[in-house]
Amino acid sequence: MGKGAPEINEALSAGDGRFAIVVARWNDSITYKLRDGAVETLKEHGASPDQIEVFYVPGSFELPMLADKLALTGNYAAVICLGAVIQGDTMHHEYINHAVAHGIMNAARDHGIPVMFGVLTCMNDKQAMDRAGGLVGHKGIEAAQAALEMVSVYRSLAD
Ligand code: RBF
Repeated sequence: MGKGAPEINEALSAGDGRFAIVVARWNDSITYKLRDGAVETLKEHGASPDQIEVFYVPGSFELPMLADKLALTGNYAAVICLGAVIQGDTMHHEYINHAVAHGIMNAARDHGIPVMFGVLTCMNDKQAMDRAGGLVGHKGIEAAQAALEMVSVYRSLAD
């Protein structure tokens, strides 16, 4: 078994569903890379530009708030949340990370669509860069792949 996310089926298709991507502007040098990877991945799997909508929030703490609103509309097959929480001198990261993880899960459960956790929870900038298309992969791409996989599974249940 490999490290990180498993390979996904290359045939996985975006279908005709719409995807919302919510991007936290805090640490935007990282999160915009996550966004670009996610958008590219959805397109590679057949999503047209009008099937992809990108929204912005101030920081990661606000990701679940908007994800919940978007999921509530019923307009999206999945919502992908992207952020980068980087540890500082205080404990803010712990509060933000836990709140975001719970909030994202609640939005998914409350509205019955996949809401993806594409949030880096890093100790420093280098760790975040490494995970935004650097040495340790690309969490934006992985979040989009996970969304595609989940949409496909949900679709199979509806058939
Ligand atoms: N938001 C992030 O997305 N990443 C961070 O690393 C981050 N660090 C923060 C550090 C402190 C001390 C505070 C108060 C906020 C931070 N935020 C961060 C912003 C947070 O997610 C949210 O946007 C604001 O707290 C406003 O609700």
